[in-house]
Amino acid sequence: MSNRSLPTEYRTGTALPTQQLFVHGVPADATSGETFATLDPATNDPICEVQHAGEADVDRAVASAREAFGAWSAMPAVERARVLRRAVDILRARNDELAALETLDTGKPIQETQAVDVATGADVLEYYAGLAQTLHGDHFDLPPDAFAIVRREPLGVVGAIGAWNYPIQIALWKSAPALVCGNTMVFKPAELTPLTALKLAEIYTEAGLPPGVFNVVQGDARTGRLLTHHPGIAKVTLTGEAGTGKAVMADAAKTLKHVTFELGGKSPLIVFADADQEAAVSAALAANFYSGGEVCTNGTRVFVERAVYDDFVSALGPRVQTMRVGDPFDPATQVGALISRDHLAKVKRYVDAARASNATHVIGGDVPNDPALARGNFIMPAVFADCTDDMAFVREEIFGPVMAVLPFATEDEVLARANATDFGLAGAVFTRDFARAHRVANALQAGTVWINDYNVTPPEVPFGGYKQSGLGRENGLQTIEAFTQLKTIYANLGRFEGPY
Ligand code: TXE
Repeated sequence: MSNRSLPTEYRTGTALPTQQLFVHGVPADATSGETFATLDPATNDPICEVQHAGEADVDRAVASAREAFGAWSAMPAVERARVLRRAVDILRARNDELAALETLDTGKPIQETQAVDVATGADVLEYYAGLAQTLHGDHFDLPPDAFAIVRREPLGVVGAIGAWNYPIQIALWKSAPALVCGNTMVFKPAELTPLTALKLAEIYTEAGLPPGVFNVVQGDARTGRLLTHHPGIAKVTLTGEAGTGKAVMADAAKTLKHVTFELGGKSPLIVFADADQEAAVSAALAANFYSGGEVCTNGTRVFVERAVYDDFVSALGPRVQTMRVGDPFDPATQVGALISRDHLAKVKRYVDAARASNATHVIGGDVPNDPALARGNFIMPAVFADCTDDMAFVREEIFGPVMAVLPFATEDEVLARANATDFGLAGAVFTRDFARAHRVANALQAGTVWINDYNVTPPEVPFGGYKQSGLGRENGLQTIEAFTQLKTIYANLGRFEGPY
């Protein structure tokens, strides 16, 4: 991909120096002596080496966070908020630079990362900075001679573990509520996308965050497990696959840590005959192919009422045909590269299984024949119709650009089928019938349901999964509960009278 429109600083495969950890306010060398490469998914060229954090490195990062906790949690909330607001301003000023680095590391189109990835992270940070001075406890008068107060206190050091599809957004969605409540953090990005978390650490420091409040350690599951086992960590928050959530929960249980999990999904997008069909088709495309399908909330089971099913399916092919697959740095590209060769192989296996099934192959699923893309992890967006609920690619999370379309006859039938899954992250209903929209939204077993929309996640509302799609929530006021603990103080104004 010689004529890539790469930003100048990334033009050669070794443009960046070996990336360090970030401990106590500065870049810090790992002592493990081990490094790993992060690759450009569009070419599989190494971007740079990254130092892998071992046990001593994680201990140092946790010690730094513990040391910083006292002063940070004692700081007036308004002063914490001022630091976080300055970070918001810097993030927005550096949006395009950060977006370029995110595109380089993830393979996602620059038209997406410039518009969504940094902005949705900065918006959440701004939201929680705004809440800082509203954090409070309670007071109870207990006549005749007592009262109680309930203090809301931070947990301590939070271990946060990120996934590779929205690296800087995930780092911000986890650090914003944690820090605003007075906690400190050790963050481990996914090993496939280590770069932008280090930029966030720099930005927090430039904004005035004291050393040790936000630390970054790098590495794979081994480093993640060092966090989930660490006695100095009070809480673990993970974004990742459901299986990883179960493993982390087991490890965190050994020291009874608080946990929050944002996990996988296989969400239903339900289209009724009375819906605006063109809008529903557009939503199905966005809900399956944005970020190359690497979005946990995606509506990958598209249920369409029989009366409009044939027309709906017929409309998909021509729309997918026009989608631009290519160099993630080309502003016209709509579908970039998948994160890794292994992930591309996994998605291909699902496409092959779909082709071998009784489903109707509508379009896509092949590797593009453009020689300029041959070295990258590219695949054409795929649509399969006439699917049935028992097909593996209909039941399992693919996390790639593969849409399954299924006909249905009645509301009761589609609700039973939509809910027949261990996942419960999200879903959508497209209809003009107000009562039916709310009946379906109420009946869907999922943490988020969109009515005539998809994948909109404002900072004000909680986000998270039912069933095996997660535990707890991110964003919204409720998430304050996940990063604080309550202390009841009972005051006796009289004299203690014992029973003995
Ligand atoms: O997850 P993995 P990935 C989900 C998405 C998909 C997955 C893709 O649905 O299932 O994330 O991201 C670390 N102990 N979401 O492949 O493999 C690992 O190093 C401790 C849902 O990265 O589970 C990485 O940093 N850590 C989400 C992280 O866990 C461990 C939105 C995730 O790795 C570990 C985005 C272990 N035993 C993606 N094993 C949502 N619901 O919001 C792995 N890790």
